[in-house]
Amino acid sequence: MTFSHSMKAAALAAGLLPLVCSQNVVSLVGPDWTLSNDALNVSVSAHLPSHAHLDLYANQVIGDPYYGLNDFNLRWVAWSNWTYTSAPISGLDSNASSTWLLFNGLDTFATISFCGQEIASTDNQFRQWWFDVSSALASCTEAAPVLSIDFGSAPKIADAIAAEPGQETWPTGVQQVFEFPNRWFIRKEQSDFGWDWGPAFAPAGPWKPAYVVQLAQSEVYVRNSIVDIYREGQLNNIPPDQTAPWVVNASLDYFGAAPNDFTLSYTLKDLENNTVTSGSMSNVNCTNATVTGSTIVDPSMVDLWWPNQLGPQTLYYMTIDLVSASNTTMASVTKRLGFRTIVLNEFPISQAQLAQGIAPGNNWHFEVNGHEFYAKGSNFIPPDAFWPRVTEAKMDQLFNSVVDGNQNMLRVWASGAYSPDFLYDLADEKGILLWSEFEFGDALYPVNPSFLENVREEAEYNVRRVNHHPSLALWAGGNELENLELILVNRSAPEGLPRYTAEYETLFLHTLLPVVFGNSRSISYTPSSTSNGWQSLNFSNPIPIVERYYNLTPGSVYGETDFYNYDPSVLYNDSAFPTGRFSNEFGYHSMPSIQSWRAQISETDLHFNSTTVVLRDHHNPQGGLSDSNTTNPDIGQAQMTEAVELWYPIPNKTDSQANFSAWCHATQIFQADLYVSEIEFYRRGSGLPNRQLGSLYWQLEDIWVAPTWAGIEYDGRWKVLHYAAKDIYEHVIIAPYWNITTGNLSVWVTSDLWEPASGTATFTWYDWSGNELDVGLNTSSSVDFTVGAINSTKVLQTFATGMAAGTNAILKMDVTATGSLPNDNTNTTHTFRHENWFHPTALRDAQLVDPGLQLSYSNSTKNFTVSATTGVAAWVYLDYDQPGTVLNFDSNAFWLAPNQTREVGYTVKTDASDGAWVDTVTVQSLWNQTLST
Ligand code: BMA
Repeated sequence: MTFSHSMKAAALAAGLLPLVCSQNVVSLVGPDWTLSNDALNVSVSAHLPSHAHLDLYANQVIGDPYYGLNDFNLRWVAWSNWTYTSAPISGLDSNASSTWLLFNGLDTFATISFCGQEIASTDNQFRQWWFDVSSALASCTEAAPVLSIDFGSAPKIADAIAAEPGQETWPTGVQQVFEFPNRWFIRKEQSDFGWDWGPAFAPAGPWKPAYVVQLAQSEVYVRNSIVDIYREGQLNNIPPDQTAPWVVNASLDYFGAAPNDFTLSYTLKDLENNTVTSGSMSNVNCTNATVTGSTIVDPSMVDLWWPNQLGPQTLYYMTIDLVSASNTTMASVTKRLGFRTIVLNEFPISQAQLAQGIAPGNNWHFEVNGHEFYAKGSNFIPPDAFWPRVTEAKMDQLFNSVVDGNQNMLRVWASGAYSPDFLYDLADEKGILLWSEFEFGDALYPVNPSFLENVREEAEYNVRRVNHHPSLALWAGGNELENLELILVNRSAPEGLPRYTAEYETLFLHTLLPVVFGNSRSISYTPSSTSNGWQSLNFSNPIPIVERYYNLTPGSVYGETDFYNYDPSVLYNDSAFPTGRFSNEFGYHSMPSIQSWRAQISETDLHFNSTTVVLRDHHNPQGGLSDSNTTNPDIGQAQMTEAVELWYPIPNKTDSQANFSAWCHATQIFQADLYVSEIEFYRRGSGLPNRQLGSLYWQLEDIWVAPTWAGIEYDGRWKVLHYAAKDIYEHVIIAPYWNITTGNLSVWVTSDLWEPASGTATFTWYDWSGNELDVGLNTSSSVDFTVGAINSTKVLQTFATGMAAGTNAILKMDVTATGSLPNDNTNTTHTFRHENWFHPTALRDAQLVDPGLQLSYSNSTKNFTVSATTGVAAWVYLDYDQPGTVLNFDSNAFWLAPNQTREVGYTVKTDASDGAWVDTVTVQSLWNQTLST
């Protein structure tokens, strides 16, 4: 049969399984499965890992779940039960002392039978499950037993739990429902029941690898493990002594016979396989489920790991062997890890900080290896509705786009799934900090003992599984709990606030916090994103954190901000943006490109308000957090339309698909424009009293093709936003701040370098034809400046009161600065350049002229050259149209002054065209938007 030993060898080689002498591990990964539903008369070949939708699609029982309106048409799949049945499992050893089934994940409600005998039932997608099936195997009359897994319908079971007598309820409007209700009763990816950016498939299936493990007497199998690396004396959430030795604490979770009389030995190697240090661990302890030990590593022996742009991503391999008294290795685990500290600092603003001009209140920022840094990034959502088809190659491409976009942190949002190990591995290699969250969001949750115990097990497994990754930056309890859910309670049933706050604390402070602090000294915890941070932190209390909630002192600044405003007049209105220490979410939705739409909807649906497009926009009353009080079913489309109409030339092309494409693009320009002005505002705050140290926009990428907040489309194509964010996340930027009412115009240079940088800012006023203007503002055309480390400085201050709408003047701002990169041991001086444009008139009313854009491609340099010849070109955009090909240009969505030329390189992610895509590249600017062709 079936699950071959070569699979086992491959899994071993890939480091997926612990290498142990005589264990018999039979992988159940592969194609030898059947998916069936007797009532529906369906029986098709299937895979493990998988989801029922994927196997039904592969067998053409259903069409592509992502096509057209299949999100709605395939509801019956979610309402049905599905059975996965293995082929007879050969290769089992009848002399084994014990036989186990090990599942790294079952989604979600499964009843497991082995050789016809019911073994167990499961009820949590996020837990690992293992069962002793020795007696079932002993009494099995089949030569090769069969494993079958019955999956119940998650939406049905959630409804049944909700209907149980005495079940918990919440005040009206608190529980955010998207498509299927009652997600908060079950431990399954919350966005599987729908979200404002995604479909609702509620898939079922064995979504992670599974194994049969056979052990001889006195053997053990390590099913999970944790390595925690911290500075001696370190406690969670407290900046540690950076000169202290490293403590390496390791713990192996096993099943099998409890070992006695053993040692734990370790070897630390660099990536070139040189041994750095090795020895036996001390403080060894053994329970019937875990073996623990620790050692000290001299800091001089290892190099630090740093995030992207802040230093090298140095990694090591650590092997931990469980060795018996007779010197046999009973179990061995190898983990790739790094040495760094990462702390979320929420301490009160110190006297020294006050003396620097920082406003009182509390800090809320990250420190890596003892250094403050500016966190630049976005929010990561599930990259697919079906995790089993998320490949490492696709995530590698996505994370390359994160690095190319000058980002160093992603918030792995709280209502998807805990990230697979390969995602953390990629983040470790590329230096992307992953602010990780437990899977709770936009709802309150039950707190009955069995629910809490289920959650505790889920958290233990995942905290221990990923702790060794240097990219792991934080554990947060959930999404929008303190700043939304408790506020909604207060609004709708204020008398219930004490009760629901107590329940919130039961789950997020009394259940999850002890899992983080009990397993790890290296990772900080916060119960909610977003929050005003802690009010006190005291490790002599059983629960060290007391949350601040809304105990705020006027004039003080606390915590994170989360900001959405769907009135498009918010663009350029800096006074609308929140002033906090860190921004973890903000955004506005836009349409994907026509190229992406074509992959998932029919040609006849390619209209801005076609039924299919409107029904795939889930930012509406059924599926929109911010609009739940409205009744307009097309709210999302209307908001995007209003934004374009308010600010830009309105697309009006004769060809209907060209017009659709222009509209899609125009919504992306508004989105990018808004995010840039917010990022400029937040980054400038690094030099203002609020000492703002991070901006993570909503959201990095798409789960499918639909109008959403994403900057990267489902196939990896960059929207205008990702290019614009890349530009505004450069180390040194120049940006305007204008108050249309007072006329106050200032220009600031902001730097996130770790040393001061010096340079020159230049200002040139033009009209749209490209003539230089004297606008009578009496300002210098250039100014020298020094900007401090992670700071901002004003380089121009004037009053442009005469510049009301209709002014034809536009300002080009250039900055050139020299400075050094963080942790650059070569002492090289780098030159940083950035340019930006300010227009006091809405581009809708600007007297645009044809800029005479020219585009050429050089086969030798592999660069495109773009130039403007007859006027100023706004939002110059290179585009390509080659199905199956995904690439990004090095820069895009920029402005050009007349006679300015820009060379643009590119990175090809996937090329299905053998280079022919080059001939499809076009260039346009805002000028083209109004042209009929
Ligand atoms: C916030 C997020 C998500 C949501 C997004 C857009 O509420 O936390 O839940 O998708 O805004 O509405």
